[in-house]
Amino acid sequence: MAKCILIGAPIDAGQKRPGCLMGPAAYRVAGLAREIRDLGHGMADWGDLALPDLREVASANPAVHSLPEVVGWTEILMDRVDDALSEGGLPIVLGGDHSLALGSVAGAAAHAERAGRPLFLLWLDAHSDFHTPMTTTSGNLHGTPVAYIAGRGGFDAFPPFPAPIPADRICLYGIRSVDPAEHAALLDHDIAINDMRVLDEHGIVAPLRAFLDRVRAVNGMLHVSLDVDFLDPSIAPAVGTTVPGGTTFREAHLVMELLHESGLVTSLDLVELNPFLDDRGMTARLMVDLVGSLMGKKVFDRPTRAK
Ligand code: NNH
Ligand code: MN
Ligand code: MN
Ligand code: MN
Repeated sequence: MAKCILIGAPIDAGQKRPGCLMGPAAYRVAGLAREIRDLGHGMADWGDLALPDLREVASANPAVHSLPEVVGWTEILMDRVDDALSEGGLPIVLGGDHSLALGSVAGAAAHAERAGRPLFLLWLDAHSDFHTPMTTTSGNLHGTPVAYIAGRGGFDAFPPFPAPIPADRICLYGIRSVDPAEHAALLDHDIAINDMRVLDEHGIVAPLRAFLDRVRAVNGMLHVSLDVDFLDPSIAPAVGTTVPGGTTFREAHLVMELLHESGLVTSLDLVELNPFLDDRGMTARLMVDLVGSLMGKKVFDRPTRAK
């Protein structure tokens, strides 16, 4: 049984549409803690983090906005996620927009480095989030965490990433919206790109199993970053950047069920939920249900696949 630690990150600064800062409250209202406890896991809620005092940091790209805020969140999240892992917990970061992953994955990387274990990243998202602060045209830093994590340049205002994750330990899953600058950079990196075309052709299971097998083979740690827009907008409307053609209800649950069976997940982000855009809480509820599947909820117990 896991010891789950909820860490609220009410951060809106990584994009321009207000509302994501209500995400942690919506997850609590939708019953996330109860869902986890009812499955028999330990559960602690560390409450919502507060933004520390801001330092002045400059950006060479005038499009970038809210840089001091995003740097502040990165520093505090890095520290708290590292703390949660050091206590033997499974941190679940409640966003907040996806810029929070700059800090959460940095915290996981700092911990993994001290533990002497390789860290892997599963990015469940419609977007590749592979901009640097220099290449983004929207100026929205929620589009940059994968680049920071992979050790790309242009993040001078941020703490140095503790131990950049080699490209071949990063898996993008479900993507269907990639900007030209990201596209060009991705071609230069050995990142597993499972866009929706790949998932349509090979199914949702096989590419994920192949990645999980690689994590298991080296006793890796696995950080999972779940962006609401991984899901099709018809079942998950509460997100500012909907992209049609996302995963279905069952595909998403199956991903979570396979992750549970693998026993490999060591930290998790839930990002981009904008409760202001929701339809009677359906997206918040679906996200809570998906965490339930990730933590072992199932209809019948079946022998897990031979390891
Ligand atoms: N690539 C776009 C940008 O950088 C969109 C990123 N939006 C996201 N990412 N929601 O997951 O602005
Ligand atoms: Mn600390
Ligand atoms: Mn994202
Ligand atoms: Mn996205």
